Amino acid sequence: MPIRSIRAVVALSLVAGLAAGAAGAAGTLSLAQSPGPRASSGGADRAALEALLAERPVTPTGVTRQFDLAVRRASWELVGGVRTDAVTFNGTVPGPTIRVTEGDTVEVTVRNELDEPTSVHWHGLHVPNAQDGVAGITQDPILPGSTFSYRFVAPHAGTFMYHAHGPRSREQIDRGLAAPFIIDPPGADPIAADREFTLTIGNWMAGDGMAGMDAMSMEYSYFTINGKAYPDTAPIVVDEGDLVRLRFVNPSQTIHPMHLHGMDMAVVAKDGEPLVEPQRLNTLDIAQGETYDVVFRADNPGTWLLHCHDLHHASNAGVEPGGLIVAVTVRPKGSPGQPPAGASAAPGGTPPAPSASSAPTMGPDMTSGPGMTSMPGMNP
Ligand SMILES: [Cu+2]
Repeated sequence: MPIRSIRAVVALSLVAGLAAGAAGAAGTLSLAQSPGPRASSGGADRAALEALLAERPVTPTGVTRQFDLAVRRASWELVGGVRTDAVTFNGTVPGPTIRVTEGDTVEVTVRNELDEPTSVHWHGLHVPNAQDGVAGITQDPILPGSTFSYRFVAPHAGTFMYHAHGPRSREQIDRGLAAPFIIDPPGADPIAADREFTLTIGNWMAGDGMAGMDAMSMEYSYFTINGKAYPDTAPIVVDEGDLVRLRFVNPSQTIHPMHLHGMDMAVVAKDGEPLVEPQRLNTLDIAQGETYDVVFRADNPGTWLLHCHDLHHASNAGVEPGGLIVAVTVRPKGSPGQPPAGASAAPGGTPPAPSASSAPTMGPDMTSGPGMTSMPGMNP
């Protein structure tokens, strides 16, 4: 499919049918004819669009999940020896992953420990208007020293995020005030990946002479995945044969074409929404505010790179290599810790794959039990 970005498919699947004389677009983007996950057929007449956009019924689980977030400043080490002033949820960058099941009631109490206002937006979630977290529009700003409690039902499974949306949101997000929000499906996850990692991207103005600079007035100098720049990014280590799911979350203010060496990826969801036709590719543009779920088959042993192909973003203060680079190690069959070859084919001999909710996730996580539970790093 001659596209660089799945975004184009999603956008044009609507546009192609809506715009009269859009034969050119439709002709060059064959996948633009793909129906949405709830549409019964291709095309974009009114009925198909309404089916595409219809809200799926969500069955309440009866479970209430409570989380406490403190918004506060912290010193954060981006890469060995380089520290910067961060604005954090609970002292970490990114903030803790909130992970619930579709239909759970979510209660989040946010305490503002900054000396400036803030608010928290649940990016991509269909919540009641008063819970959308836009200071000055849907609520009053959360003032310094005060708290605000959000409450909503987790509306649809997928990979989402939460981030600041107050009058200082641009700087607050650039300094780390964002985090993944993952909603698992009520039943078994159809992707059934063997391993799973969440990668949240950040851009930073940091280093000599950068303090206090307007983030939009010059280029960013450091780039992080889960709060760390290469070589301090946590490596991804999997076993040959694993189906590996990556959840990309981009609250940063720039586009990142993420490129995997040695193996192709299949894009299975954008902004939490499953794609009817997963797209196989090796480079995926991830724009501001987007999330993508991809899987790859770890069928090529060795240590490979997953990195941003805007190579300025693969440097630390201009020095390569750095920034958005993650080492991906595929351990060959038969290596220590691997079952002997053939064992996986024995009936009953294969340990069950971890469910999505129990699979390792990079970065701090709040996935189990009420309140905050830090999940240890990846690859236990
Ligand atoms: Cu980039």
